[in-house]
Amino acid sequence: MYNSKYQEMKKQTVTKTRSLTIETEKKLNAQILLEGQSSAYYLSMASWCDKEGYSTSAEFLYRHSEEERQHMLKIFGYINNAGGHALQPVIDNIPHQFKSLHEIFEQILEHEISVTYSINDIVDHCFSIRDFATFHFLQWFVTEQREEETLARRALELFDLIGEDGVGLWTIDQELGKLENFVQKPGPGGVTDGVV
Ligand code: OFO
Repeated sequence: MYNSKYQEMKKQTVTKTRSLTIETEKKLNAQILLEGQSSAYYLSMASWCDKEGYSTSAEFLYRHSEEERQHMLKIFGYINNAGGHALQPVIDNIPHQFKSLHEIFEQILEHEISVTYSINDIVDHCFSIRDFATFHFLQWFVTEQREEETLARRALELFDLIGEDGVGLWTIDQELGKLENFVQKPGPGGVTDGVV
């Protein structure tokens, strides 16, 4: 009796009718994987920096790894609320060794650019099929990617400006910790040019 009532309730609360298309759901799940990879990638980089004594960079990357996990969860919530099924991604092949601090920030910039392309692809898809709800949801990621690319580029510029000789690397590590504050400042015309 109880079981059949429960089954009845399940039927009422779980409806298959929805506007999110299977294709869009697949693309969003692929983005979940990418965000999960970002989180794992930055965690691995953080650990390497920690062991090498780049403590400010390590803190920055541990934080960044956590942020990427939050991005992933944002998409989990969106897919499930829209009647789809967010899939826990399988993440492997994350490198553990890096040549230098400079290489790490080069890889971050390259990775963030690829994430931007992926977001743009889903935004474009949503616009073309008139899925304006998902299109709107993704605008947060569009802005976030602009900020993250800026952050990575600013980080790389520090290597050119300060140089890596003598206490250069130590100074770069210290300055990297201030970058988030820098990119949070409003840019020309009052447009925020940084992490929110
Ligand atoms: Fe998720 O913002 Fe970068 O990758």
